[in-house]
Amino acid sequence: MTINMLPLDFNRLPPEEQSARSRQFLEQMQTRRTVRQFARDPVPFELIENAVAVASTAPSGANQQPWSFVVVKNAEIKRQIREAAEAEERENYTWRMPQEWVNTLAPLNTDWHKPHLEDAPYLIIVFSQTYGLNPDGSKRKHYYVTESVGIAVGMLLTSLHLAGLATLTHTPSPMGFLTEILHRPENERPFVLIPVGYPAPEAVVPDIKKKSVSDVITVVE
Ligand code: IYR
Repeated sequence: MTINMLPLDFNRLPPEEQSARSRQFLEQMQTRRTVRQFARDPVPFELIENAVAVASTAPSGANQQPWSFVVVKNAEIKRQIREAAEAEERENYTWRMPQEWVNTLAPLNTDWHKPHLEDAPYLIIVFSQTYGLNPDGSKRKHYYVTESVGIAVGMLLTSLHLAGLATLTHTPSPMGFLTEILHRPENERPFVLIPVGYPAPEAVVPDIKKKSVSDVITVVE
């Protein structure tokens, strides 16, 4: 199959506008925090839909777009997800996680209680498609699935933050219960579970810092 090539639609910006936009975006992103206490207030669905649309613009291996976004608003399904996640996390915190992991997590003050899974008005569960299905039912190999879905999730979190919403990047472990509760097909694996909403008025966040640019960048000239 050959694909038609089109001229690129690309608008070069004046340098001052480039720096202004880049600085403004940096300042906005520096205010993003992972939130673990959510208000029960509703969120306009349009914000969720737009964020999924943003994530869908992500680059992906061979443009295979190996992702699905399941948006849960239903209170009973959220309850089932909370119950299953807490059962797994209780095992994790009581014996499954090695001491080194427990020690690393200690400053974050997390435990097996996950009330945010019911408080947040939406849960977005991102699934990665380990392979694709052709119209005749045969399997199609997918490439760079983890990289592609990881990039899409980054864009999803960014979009939700810029829309004035709070998120938690949550990976209950193991996550197989999400496949069952949400009746997902054989080719999908749970990738991440993202509660979305407004922070609870009493929400607190750990006093932790990001590395500075000089700590993470190496310039090769
Ligand atoms: N999945 C557990 C533990 C946990 C692990 C990491 I790495 C974190 O950054 C935070 C939590 C939980 O959700 O509590």
